[in-house]
Amino acid sequence: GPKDSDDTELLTKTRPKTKRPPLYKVMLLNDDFTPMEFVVLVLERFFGLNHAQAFEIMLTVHKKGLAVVGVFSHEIAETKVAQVMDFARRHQHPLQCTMEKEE
Ligand code: NFA
Repeated sequence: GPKDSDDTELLTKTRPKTKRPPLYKVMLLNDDFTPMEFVVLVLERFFGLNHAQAFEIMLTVHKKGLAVVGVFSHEIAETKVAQVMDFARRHQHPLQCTMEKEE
């Protein structure tokens, strides 16, 4: 109404906080040594992609330098990064996986 500035302000101030937790982008980075087929395997195994989707994202990383491979809660993103980094290390590949808070 014409005189509702006060109660609008009051409602804003008393609204319960229901802020959603932030989401995190998980990214793969290109390098010159990790075999393409290993990256495809990583995307299938840890990100639930089918072979065609995995191949497509691998090629995007290869050509552009990096790509977002999924968006998750902080805990799930940390787990994905740790799983990928451990798998790459065990196979002696330099593949890098990182996470970044979404805007
Ligand atoms: N650039 C790597 C190669 O040519 C392939 C690769 C793709 C590595 C995506 C890391 C990430 N063997």
